[in-house]
Amino acid sequence: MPEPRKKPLSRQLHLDLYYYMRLNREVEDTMTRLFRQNKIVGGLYSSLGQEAISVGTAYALEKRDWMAPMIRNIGALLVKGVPPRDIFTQHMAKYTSPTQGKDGTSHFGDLENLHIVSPISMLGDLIPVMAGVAIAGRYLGQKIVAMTWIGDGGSSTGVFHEGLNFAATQRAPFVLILENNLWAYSTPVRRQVPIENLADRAKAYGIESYIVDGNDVVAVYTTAKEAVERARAGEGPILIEAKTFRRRGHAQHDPAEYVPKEQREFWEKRDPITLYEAFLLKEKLLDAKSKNEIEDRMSALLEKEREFAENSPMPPPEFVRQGVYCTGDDCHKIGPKWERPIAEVTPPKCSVEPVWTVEGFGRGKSSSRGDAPIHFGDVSSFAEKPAHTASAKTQAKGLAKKSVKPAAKSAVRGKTPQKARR
Ligand SMILES: Cc1ncc(C[n+]2csc(CCOP(=O)(O)OP(=O)(O)O)c2C)c(N)n1
Ligand SMILES: [Mg+2]
Repeated sequence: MPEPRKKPLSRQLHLDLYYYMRLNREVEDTMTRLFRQNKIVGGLYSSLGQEAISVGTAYALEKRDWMAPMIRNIGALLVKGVPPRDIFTQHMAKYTSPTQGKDGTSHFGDLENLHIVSPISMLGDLIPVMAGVAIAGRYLGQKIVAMTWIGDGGSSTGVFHEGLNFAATQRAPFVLILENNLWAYSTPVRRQVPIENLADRAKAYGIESYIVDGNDVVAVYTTAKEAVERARAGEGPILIEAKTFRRRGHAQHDPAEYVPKEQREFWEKRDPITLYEAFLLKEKLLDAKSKNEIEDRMSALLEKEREFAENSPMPPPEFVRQGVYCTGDDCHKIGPKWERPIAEVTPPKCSVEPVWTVEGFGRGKSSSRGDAPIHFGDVSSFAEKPAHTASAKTQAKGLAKKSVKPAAKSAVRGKTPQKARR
């Protein structure tokens, strides 16, 4: 696994990371109080102790990039620019919320401005969705990166593997953050996965991965930044495993008594905000005055936003029938964009070659012994080696006739994208 490059970070960046982690925690603390006052509709999930992951990874994205947060990624929403009032009103099912009270928790997005795809409850399903977003961005020539998050439990779903494999074969500019917080509801990670590092799952798809201390925001940010840059440069998807711990139960209803006391104590000493604050003070990046200023700014903002949410109305009863089914133009403004000419979205203009070979693949008894094509239309590999069978020859001929241009081009240049990458 490559070591992330170390680049000096500015003081402002350090303070921003601090501000967003603090804001993340305060927003969730405010919602815990609202929950206890019975003002939250539905479940309430906590990212206590995992703030460095949401904040550090989302901070590595640019404005044009896309994200799909999960339930423990409120910090990512804040970094991307969602105001706390949207998070409060949404959890309170208010008419002023992004879904106007039709959905709860963090089930909302913003496709128009902030480029946020709404979470869906089915764990893992956002992976192929975001791989698709990444590919669509490439098709449109936008140079965007798409990011989503998944838990240790979610990384055992079938769609995690389907999605990552799809992203890998398409070399999508996609970064997947795997938050290994050691628990999936009441199941410890060691009882559901027989490997130590979940980052190893990347090997199955031939993609790069990193392992990072999820309680160290600087490490998370620098790793995510490097991954985002590499994905943007066309190196394909990257998986980051962030090791951490779920400090609360699965949701508010779960006291998590199944968690061993020693494990909890170990991680409580590693609180990401406490650790980072100590680092900032030691490095003289933060002092008592700027800390007070940050706290005052945060309290004023949250007071205003919470009041707005509490004073907002619930949706009117007749609204229940509206917006359930798409009614065409008055429902959504986003439509497909097919306007780019084909030459622009195929090699050599697009950043990815659709055809390559895998060394050794297909070798063995009764095979043709050379590298086998892994994509239909890979005439280059037929052309480079003696065709042992008539069918291979005929196939190669037939494909060449059908003008499979991209493959024919890589045959002329005599190198495949995989070889070029090495
Ligand atoms: C496909 C699917 N299976 C089961 C569930 C029910 N479920 C919701 S959260 C959860 C535990 C998830 O654990 P993990 O992925 O580790 O995330 P964490 O809660 O630790 O952040 C389960 C089983 C679901 N939402 N989707
Ligand atoms: Mg988990």
